[in-house]
Amino acid sequence: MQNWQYPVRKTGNTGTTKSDWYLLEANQHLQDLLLDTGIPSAVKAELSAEFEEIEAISRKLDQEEIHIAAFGRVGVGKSSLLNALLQKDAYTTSTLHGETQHESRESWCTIREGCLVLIDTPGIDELDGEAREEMARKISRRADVILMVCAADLTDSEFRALR
Ligand SMILES: Nc1nc2c(ncn2[C@@H]2O[C@H](COP(=O)(O)OP(=O)(O)O)[C@@H](O)[C@H]2O)c(=O)[nH]1
Ligand SMILES: [Mg+2]
Repeated sequence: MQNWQYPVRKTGNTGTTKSDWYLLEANQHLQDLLLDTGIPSAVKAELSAEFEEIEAISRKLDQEEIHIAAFGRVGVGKSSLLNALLQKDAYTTSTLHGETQHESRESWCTIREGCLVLIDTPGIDELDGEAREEMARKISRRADVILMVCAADLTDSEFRALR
């Protein structure tokens, strides 16, 4: 990666914008890395989580999806808000904390067919929910847009989580 440079855009009017082209190029680099037969299998096994992450990013670029992750304290209404946007009960909601335990995604076709994906995440600040909070942070870091859901003015912990 040390000698990596932005490639010079080829001439010709293909309708592809410069940023589209950079994304295609970035995805090509990810694919090259994933398919690199020079990486020993022991190294691949040790870095399996990282390789899975790269694979997920590559898939997202390939399908030209924009991911919007709902993020916020447990019980503030993240799942309910996504259901309202989707106009269906895609995610379960509950008055009890910790209803959402895993990442869950749905295509939001109202705006741009197949291209927007709404992702529900577990809440932050849940009692004994450190692992789920870390999962929510990881998903949100990978998303294109974070939809911060809060019940009122930001609390200290919400503000810290956003930073
Ligand atoms: N009064 C009121 N209750 C809501 C609202 N949004 C969600 N709820 C309720 O709050 C509880 C927690 O909502 P949920 O979507 O599961 O929260 P999440 O943990 O952030 O996903 C559920 O019982 C919802 O029905 C709202 O705007 N007003
Ligand atoms: Mg939820």
